[in-house]
Amino acid sequence: MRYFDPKILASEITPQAVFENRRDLIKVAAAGAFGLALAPWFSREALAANSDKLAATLNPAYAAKDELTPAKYVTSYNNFYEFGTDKSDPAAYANTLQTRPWTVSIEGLVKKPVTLDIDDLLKLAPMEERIYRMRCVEGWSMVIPWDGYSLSKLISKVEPLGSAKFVEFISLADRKQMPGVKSNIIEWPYREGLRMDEAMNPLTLLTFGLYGEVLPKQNGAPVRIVVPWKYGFKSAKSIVKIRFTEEMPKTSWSQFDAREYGFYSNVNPQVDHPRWSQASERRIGDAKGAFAPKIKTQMFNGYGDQVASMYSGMDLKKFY
Ligand SMILES: Nc1nc2c(c(=O)[nH]1)N[C@H]1C(S)=C(S)[C@@H](COP(=O)(O)O)O[C@H]1N2
Ligand SMILES: [Mo]
Repeated sequence: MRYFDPKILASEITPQAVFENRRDLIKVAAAGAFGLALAPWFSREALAANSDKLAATLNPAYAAKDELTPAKYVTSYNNFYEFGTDKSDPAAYANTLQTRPWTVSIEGLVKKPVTLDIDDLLKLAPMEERIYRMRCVEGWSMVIPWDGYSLSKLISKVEPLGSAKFVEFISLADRKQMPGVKSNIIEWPYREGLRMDEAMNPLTLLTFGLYGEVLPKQNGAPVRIVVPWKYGFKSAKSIVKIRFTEEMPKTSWSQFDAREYGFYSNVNPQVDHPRWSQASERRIGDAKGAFAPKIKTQMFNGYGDQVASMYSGMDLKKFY
């Protein structure tokens, strides 16, 4: 089956809201009115002028009604420590990342381990656009149209064994391409993990694009995970390995400080991080900037209907 038709322009398949938003963005850029008030990262180009379109169909069942975060912010205010720890570092330095050739090896407790070329992985299932709220543990959030398909579609193909209880995601760590890997802030490669039911939850998105275009490198090209009911760090970028395990995998952030970063890390306004309150958040890109009122953080980032049952009976203060 063919999922891509280069003749279909993104303009035909991208939801209207996304387009309205893009137009507004262009207007803002053209006006250039608040040049001085803008953060330095605002002025960068949003998506590369020659970036490739990804044909994706909006899935209305997964389209948050929240106002979208303009692409400029999504692509210039990032956490991607492989390229430095400043929010502006990934957009400035990720251009050295080589996204082809790229393979993802799927290994561990599965019947059919396989190493897939990224271009085959792209075609494994129809590409959907999902509008997800994303919240970083640092207290900021965005609303992003992501393009991909449910990770469960890939998982079913490799047939996990009954003993597989967790899934580990491992990012590329190449000093030649990633200047941040020379520093020892966290243990490389970046690793994250999910429990099997979390990985199989239809919300968990294997992600190849945003705003109808292939992922910008700073957002984790060519493939990343997006887990919208958990803090941003659970959504590992630029993945090269997916491993099925019996034991709960060690993650880079829990190794950094287990008290600050638990394995579950569900968005939870009632459980504060030792350094940042989780009760409220600031939407990046709000026209009011630093004066924008903070909004209340929702339990499971507002995805409770779809995920709460996975944690029934679990003490979420203990399993943070
Ligand atoms: N490999 C890798 N993945 C990563 C990170 C990282 O530093 N390295 N940062 C995480 C954090 S803390 C957040 S908030 C999100 C940010 O994703 P975005 O820049 O696309 O918004 O990516 C997550 N995935
Ligand atoms: Mo984050």
